[in-house]
Amino acid sequence: MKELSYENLIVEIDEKVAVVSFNRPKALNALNPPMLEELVDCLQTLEAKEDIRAVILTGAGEKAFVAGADIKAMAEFTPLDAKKFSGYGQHLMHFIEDMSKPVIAAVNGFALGGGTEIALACDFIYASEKAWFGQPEINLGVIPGFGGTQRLSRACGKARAIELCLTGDRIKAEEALRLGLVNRVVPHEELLDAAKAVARKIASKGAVSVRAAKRAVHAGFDTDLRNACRIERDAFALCFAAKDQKEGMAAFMEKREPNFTDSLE
Ligand code: DAK
Repeated sequence: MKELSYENLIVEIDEKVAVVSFNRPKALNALNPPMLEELVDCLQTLEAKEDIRAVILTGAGEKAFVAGADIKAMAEFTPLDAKKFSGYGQHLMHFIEDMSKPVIAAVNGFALGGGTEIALACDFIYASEKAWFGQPEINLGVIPGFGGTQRLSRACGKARAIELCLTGDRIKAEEALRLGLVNRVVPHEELLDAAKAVARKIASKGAVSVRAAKRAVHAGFDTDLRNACRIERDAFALCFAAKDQKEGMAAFMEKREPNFTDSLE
């Protein structure tokens, strides 16, 4: 398996959980093309590692998760550069949703523009009290380009999303919690521990059922209810192909904790 060493990312693996930190703190972790390419490569590598059961994305330094796409790099883009950047970005967002393991955003500061979009593409968001969210692209004469207009309205409703995209206003963590963008707000210094705790809890479940639940929610979300329930039915059935279903139900009947092995045999 290849080395997880990057110029713009720090990857730390501990107890089946990978913490990936955006690492351009002097530029508030602004997302430039090399960082984006590294992130795609990193997540593809982590997806292939069976011993990694959850991924946390966060920002290095004290101030930012990701303060958006790198405006200085974008200012020089040719249309072809923009197309390539957009292609990578959109691939990344879909890839996060398609990953078999949960990806949790631990938002430790500014998550603006592409930063909010990456956080929204994760399975859920924990935020520190110092986090800020927003889609300020309108102030640059553009609009969100990594799915922000779509995921934001699905997360907090159409009218709120339109207001945020058209004003470019930033909102604090508490407001993001109220709008339903964020699952939990915690004191700044407790953020990573809180994200690791929930990641480890998920990592202790059966991998087949974790994957099935994640897939059913994502695949069903943009589908009508009847077809979404068919997706759920197939995902539910698949769980019965795994040893963990036998183990989970036996453990309940034997009044003990389950010992999931993740085996398909
Ligand atoms: N890009 C490049 N550099 C940035 C940056 C950014 N997004 N954000 C901050 N920096 C840099 C600053 O330039 C500064 O660098 P130096 O000048 O010291 O060299 C350093 O980080 C520290 O920033 P500040 O001095 O400004 O720090 P403050 O605490 O005063 O302010 C701030 C923090 C986050 C409020 C402020 O930096 C800010 O407003 N930053 C810009 C936020 C923003 O507008 N973000 C949205 C970017 S647009 C696409 C798909 C997606 C996108 C585009 C295309 N396609 C499909 C093609 C996404 C677009 C975006 O995300």
